Amino acid sequence: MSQATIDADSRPNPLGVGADHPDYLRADSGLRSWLLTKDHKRIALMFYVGVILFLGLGGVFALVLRTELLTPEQTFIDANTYNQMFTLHGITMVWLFMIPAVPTVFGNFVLPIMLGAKDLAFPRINLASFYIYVLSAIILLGAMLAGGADTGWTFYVPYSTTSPTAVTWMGIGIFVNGISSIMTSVNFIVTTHTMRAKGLSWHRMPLFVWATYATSIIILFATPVLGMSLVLLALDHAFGLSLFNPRYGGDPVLFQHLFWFYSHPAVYIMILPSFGVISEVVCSFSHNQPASYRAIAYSSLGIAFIGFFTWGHHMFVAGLSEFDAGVFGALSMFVAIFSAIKVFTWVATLRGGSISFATPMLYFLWFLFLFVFGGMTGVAVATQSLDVHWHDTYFVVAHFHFIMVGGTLTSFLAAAHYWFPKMFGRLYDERVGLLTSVAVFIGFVFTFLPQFLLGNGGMPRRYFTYPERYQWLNVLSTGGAWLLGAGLLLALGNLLLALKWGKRAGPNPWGSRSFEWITASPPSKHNFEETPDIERSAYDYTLSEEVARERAKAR
Ligand code: HEM
Ligand SMILES: [Cu+2]
Repeated sequence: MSQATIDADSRPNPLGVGADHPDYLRADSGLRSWLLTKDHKRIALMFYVGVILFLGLGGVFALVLRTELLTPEQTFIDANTYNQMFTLHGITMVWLFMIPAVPTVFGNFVLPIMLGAKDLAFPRINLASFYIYVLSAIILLGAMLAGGADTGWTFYVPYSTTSPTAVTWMGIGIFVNGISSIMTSVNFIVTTHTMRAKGLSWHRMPLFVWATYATSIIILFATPVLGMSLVLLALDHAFGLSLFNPRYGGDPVLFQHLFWFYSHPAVYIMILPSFGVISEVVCSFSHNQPASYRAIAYSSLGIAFIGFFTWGHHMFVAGLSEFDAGVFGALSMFVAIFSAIKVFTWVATLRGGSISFATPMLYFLWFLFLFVFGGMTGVAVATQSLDVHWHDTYFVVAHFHFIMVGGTLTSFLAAAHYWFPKMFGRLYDERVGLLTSVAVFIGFVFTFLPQFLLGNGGMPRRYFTYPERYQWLNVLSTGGAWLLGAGLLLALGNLLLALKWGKRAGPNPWGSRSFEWITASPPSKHNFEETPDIERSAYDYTLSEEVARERAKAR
């Protein structure tokens, strides 16, 4: 295939650019060709296997917790095991699944293709990032076997400096994990700056690239702070350095500042890539340009920036002055404003579009509902007078699960279905996809909606027994968790079956205008034979005659 010009009216090769070459899955064979690959697409798939395994492991920990909470009194695990389980659940989900999931899998796979590039700027660093992720996983799993941790994922001092568990190794594992994140984000930033195809100006880029870019900036500035804090904590724990232990003159509140200076931005590390997925899904399935491209693109940068100035909202009861608490509360509201800009823009994008309904679109609807619900409760807990009552109760647990599971996990699933035909060249079963999506949603709502009521009713988080009056809500929550787990397994099964038995997908089964749909499905090893010229935006639906005709018919 010679020079590909991607303009409004090009009708590329019906099989997609590069279809006459073997695809990336078949281009080389043998285990070595995978383990030493520098192809961003293969590295993405290796990350895919990793993050799914850890989603499963984190899920098992969660089900142990929920099953223990089925009844008010202790049943099958003791208090110490319970403390271990919620800590390991949090650590696994946050660092081994949620943070890497969307960027390392879908960012790695589609970002270079979206930019018309053959690979990321630093393919070797990309591969190294994968192995460092694996190393961090090995250290964390080793630490789990060698004593685990019972401090909660937040590692609050002074307890964590004296806990008899493997806190030092957990800290080291998360430190190493951060190196992998930073390497991937540097790669994304440099690739976005330097490897865009000819004609692909910043304002023509797909919105997923903007979101990934903004996330990479947060990772670059926030992750070193976490790394440093955990090294200091490890030194405290291993050698009694006493930086944070007040008994020897250390400052425990300092640790909270350091931890949340990273961990608040980290929540945007988890959600921003998902915003990118959602923007792609909304535009592709409503066959419409975003109601405001710039609003979506710039609000990602806005969130990335303002997210660095809100960490104090986690510390309203840690002795902040009222003035500080007010300022942190007010700054937190800006995040909600930027998020609302996105939500309104996505909804407005549906208007006038020609909407087709497929599994990713259904996940978008769940996302919309759950993220707005979670975001609004975020505004509520960022209000000091309310948070004093809700802090450390199930209300907070429900808030962040609404956003992290309801937002990030649903968009991870949307992405898994949306880009499935591109990644593997096959279609999944749409009916099963829709059904499992409904199961995931219902399971989710049953799991976490009751937790708002529990928290508001005074049930504290991180306890393994509770007074009887909380039981019926806990039963709902545990039942929901099992359904959610089943829904996820079925969704995974549907995709796995489609790998072998799915119908063959053309280059662009959804009728999207974004650039990754121009190459063959699956793409050839180098994505494009030559760097393409891009002469339109990624959402140029207005000029597509087909869509115009279809819409005229619909009206
Ligand atoms: C609309 C924007 C948001 C606001 C204003 C907000 C506000 C807050 C506040 C004030 C807390 C602390 C509550 C407490 O501990 O008493 C909190 C906790 C939390 N939020 Fe949010 N949030 C927002 C969005 C998000 C997002 C997007 C995520 C994740 C993707 C998230 C994840 C978390 C987590 C993990 C915690 C709990 C940390 C812990 O104590 O274990 N939040 N949020
Ligand atoms: Cu926060």
